[in-house]
Amino acid sequence: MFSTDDTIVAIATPPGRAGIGVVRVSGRDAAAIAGVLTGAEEPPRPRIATFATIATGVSDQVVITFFPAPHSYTGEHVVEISAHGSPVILGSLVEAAMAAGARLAEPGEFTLRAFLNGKLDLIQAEAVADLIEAVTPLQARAAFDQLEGTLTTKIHEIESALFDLMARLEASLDFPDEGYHFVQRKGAADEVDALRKRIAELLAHAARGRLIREGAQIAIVGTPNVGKSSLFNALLNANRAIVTPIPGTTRDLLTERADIGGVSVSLVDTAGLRDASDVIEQEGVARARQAGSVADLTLLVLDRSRPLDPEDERLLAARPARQRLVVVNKVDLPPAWSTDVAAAGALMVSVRTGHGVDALVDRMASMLGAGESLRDQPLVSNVRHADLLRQSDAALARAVEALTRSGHTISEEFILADLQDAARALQEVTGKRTTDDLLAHIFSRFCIGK
Ligand SMILES: Nc1nc2c(ncn2[C@@H]2O[C@H](COP(=O)(O)OP(=O)(O)O)[C@@H](O)[C@H]2O)c(=O)[nH]1
Ligand SMILES: [Mg+2]
Repeated sequence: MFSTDDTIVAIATPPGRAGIGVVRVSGRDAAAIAGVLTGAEEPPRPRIATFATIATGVSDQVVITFFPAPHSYTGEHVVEISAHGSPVILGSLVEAAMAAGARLAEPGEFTLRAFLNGKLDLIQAEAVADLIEAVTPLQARAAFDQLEGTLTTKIHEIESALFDLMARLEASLDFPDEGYHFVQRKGAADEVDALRKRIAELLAHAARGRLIREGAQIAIVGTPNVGKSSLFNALLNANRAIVTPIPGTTRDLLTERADIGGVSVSLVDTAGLRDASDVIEQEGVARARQAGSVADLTLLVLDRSRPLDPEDERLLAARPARQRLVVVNKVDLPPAWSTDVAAAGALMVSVRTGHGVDALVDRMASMLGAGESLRDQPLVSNVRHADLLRQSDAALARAVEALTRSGHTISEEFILADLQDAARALQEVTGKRTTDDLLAHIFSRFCIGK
């Protein structure tokens, strides 16, 4: 079990030099430790930024803010010391706090304490990590939504409707001879169905949520010399891949991060797919096929200025694992084939002139679900949440099945057991029910000071 008896300290700002740096102290002795550091007799005044001079270790002029429990991030007494952002000063402050009785915080321990003290639920604690790690504004917005509790609220609503139904079912069990039933089977089945519908609405956009949270992988594939590396560079706005008229120039996978409509994308340029003769190129081709098979979106590039060869035809005919977009390149040159041949929805571009590239980016963004607004439904973006919602739904489905079975009726006890399973899964999402292992796993993602 995690202990919250002691007082913890850590640098809360990133490593390196900066205008200011913040050391955070949380726990019972936070104010007393601040007193030792500054030599002040009086405890710091609550929630008022107070100028002070550090009296132990390396001297500095600092601003101290004291947040008494429970009105703080962790729910405990918290002192934040804003010093000049020098690693020497911040390190010395941490050592002085430790000499005064604090312990160095573990990764994520401030947020863990906030969770254990009921300041945040598990969804919100995970959102803190997502928010810190966000690299696009869309990711940050999705994380902030969860931090605000939009998903939490929806799950609580479902959970409380479920508990209400369970209470009535239990009453029917406890008072079987009262001459009436608290719930009719048909009515109960309808209620459970309605709950399933609410879960389905949450899960409807889970795939998109996952792409936003975790980022997407986009692979650029095609035969040699169609312009894959040129397109890769154009999408990155950088000259990252080597482009030459010599087929087989790209032999390994090149991966770079890009922002496509707010989705953090890892863009992969691959070797041209063909029967390669030398081993290096063969390995490149194998890696290219592999990248194409796991990508969330595959861009299949064709060259319109030369006739399609059998390998192009084969790639066109292949069923991609996930989404695919056909990009017909080099439309600045005279066409060698009619573009009707390409799949419907193919986009015409010339990477050389830039024609069609913006439209391509827009199409990619909408295929990744980046365009739509985030506001109508909270987004389930975390795989852990989606899995538990699916488990909850499966238990509800069993309950409906039992409630509506004709012939011999299934006892309320079994139905209740299914509903309890469903409730348990919901409680695991928010962390009402949790294990130390799960908490350790979730909070180990954080860095120290968070
Ligand atoms: N005319 C024309 N040439 C292009 C276009 N895109 C790429 N190329 C040329 O096609 C050749 C192969 O390009 P590259 O990006 O290396 O193709 P890859 O082998 O598929 O990666 C290079 O000489 C490029 O300059 C385009 O839109 N129009
Ligand atoms: Mg290339």
